[in-house]
Amino acid sequence: MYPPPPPAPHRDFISVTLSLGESYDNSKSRRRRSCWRKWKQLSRLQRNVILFLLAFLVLCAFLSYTHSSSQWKALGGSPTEGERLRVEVPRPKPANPPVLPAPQKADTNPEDVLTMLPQKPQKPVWRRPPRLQIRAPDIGSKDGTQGEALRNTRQEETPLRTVISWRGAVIEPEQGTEHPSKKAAGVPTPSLPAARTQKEPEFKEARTWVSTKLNFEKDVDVNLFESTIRILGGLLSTYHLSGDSLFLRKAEDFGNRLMPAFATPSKIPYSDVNIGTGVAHPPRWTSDSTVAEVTSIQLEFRELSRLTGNKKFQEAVENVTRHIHSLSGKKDGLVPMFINTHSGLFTHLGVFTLGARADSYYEYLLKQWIQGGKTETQLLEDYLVAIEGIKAHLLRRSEPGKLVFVGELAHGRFSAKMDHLVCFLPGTLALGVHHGLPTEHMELALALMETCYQMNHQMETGLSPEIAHFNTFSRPDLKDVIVKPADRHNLLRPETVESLFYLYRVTGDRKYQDWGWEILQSFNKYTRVRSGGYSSINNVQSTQKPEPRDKMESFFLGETLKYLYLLFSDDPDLLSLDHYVFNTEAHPLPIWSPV
Ligand code: DMJ
Repeated sequence: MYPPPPPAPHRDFISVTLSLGESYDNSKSRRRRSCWRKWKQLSRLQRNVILFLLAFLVLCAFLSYTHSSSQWKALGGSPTEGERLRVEVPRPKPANPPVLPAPQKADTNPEDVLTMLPQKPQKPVWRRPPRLQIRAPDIGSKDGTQGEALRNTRQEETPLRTVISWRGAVIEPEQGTEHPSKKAAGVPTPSLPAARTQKEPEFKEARTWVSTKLNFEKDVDVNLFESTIRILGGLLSTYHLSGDSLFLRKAEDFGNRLMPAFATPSKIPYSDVNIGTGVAHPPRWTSDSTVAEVTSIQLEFRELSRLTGNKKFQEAVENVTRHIHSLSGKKDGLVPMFINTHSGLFTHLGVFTLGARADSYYEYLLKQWIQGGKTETQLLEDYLVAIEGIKAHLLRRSEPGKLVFVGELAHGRFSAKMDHLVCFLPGTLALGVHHGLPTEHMELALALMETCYQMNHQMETGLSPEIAHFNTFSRPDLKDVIVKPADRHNLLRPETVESLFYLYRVTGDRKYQDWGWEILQSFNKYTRVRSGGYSSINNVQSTQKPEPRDKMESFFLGETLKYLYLLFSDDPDLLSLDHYVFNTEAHPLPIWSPV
């Protein structure tokens, strides 16, 4: 609708009365004649001045009319075409705009889910698991202890750069904390000030213990990988979440004590090192190290270099990465399980698994690429090639349920055996998709997630065995998942719930929360110890005699319960995947900003 036309110009003239002493005649015709006569009697100048004043008054009247008319329309009238654009384009945002796709039904076609990516979950409507809305502490605490941490949040803003495009996936470097190669201007400090964390009584108690009791000056052998992912990773993560430099000092001390492990002829580290004497050595029976072990310490050592400014940690582990990148003996990106510390060559060639001894090699390719701000393309390429290798050589479907599983290859022979450890893979694939990798990866992630859930669900206790075998024959007497007596224990491992966490974060599909809730119920029912804690069990197929082992691995608290907690939270900013990358023991480390 357009504004009404302006009023027609006023055609009346101003009457200037000049009394000539005539008798009064107030008739209309006389008045008209008299006005016209008087107008004629005026000089040209007088007439022009009067006309100018009239025109000016008409213009003022017109402008004032159009202004009040548009104000009225803004209040209630219909907008003009131009006004519609101005009013409607920046629509007012709802207080909590939904950023996640609508929840999917359990039987949703995975390909439909793919079309929704990369959206994030909506607020919950209904679900059984508890709703957690606890956020990581806010930046900007007034607590004086946070000054150091706050400084770190005010780093120079680097413009984002697109660094790689792979199969149409445009991959942007993440904004994060400082890249190690920018290091020089002092030690970076935590990205997440955490005054609240520091005030928690549990934190205070733990801090006191670390400060007074955690002493690494001990004549004791530790496994390089296990202690890196647990102790070094845990200290670095705590430093970031608390802003307390005690944890960084401890991390640096511990990192220094691990360094002798790299003093080998090949620079491929030994499996063990004595943190008191500094003597490193391989296991007694071999000079080999495990491939997953030497390739899954990089996130932690790189971060230690970034924080301390001492490049030796990063150089040591990146030597290993480069060496393995160019080593022969791989099969389409798949790596053998062992590497010799003297020769630097793979050993036990021809055996390929995504399970024990190789698993986290694949996980850390992706996670280092993410940690480094998506700039280290060699890591990405190795990861992408490996996923293609998995698809080409290790994937099969079971019968009768057609579950997609990842088997093993030994000298060309396929084995339908899948460790529960392999269940990290759906989560890792989903994490990659979240960071821009091909959506085909998500199809595989969804299918494998279903399989891992079934590995739990089909057991009498609802808990997965350590190793599952899959039936690939069409025989009515056989189920999809077969468990051998030696493999039917459960060590409270995290991999299934770890992947459920990633799948939920990336798809927003509540069935993943429900599956996690089901598994938590099973842990409570069959592994919980009345007097406190949880225990590994010997038999996931017996509800009557699961046989607790009286042993709770530290990863149950460090990973399994943490991932369940995160799975049940509907806050995607709680340890956001855009700002943190979890090490293989579930300790969050910051993503660096691009160089
Ligand atoms: C954890 O210690 C790590 O995730 C490691 O990479 C292998 N798996 C165990 C827990 O199962």
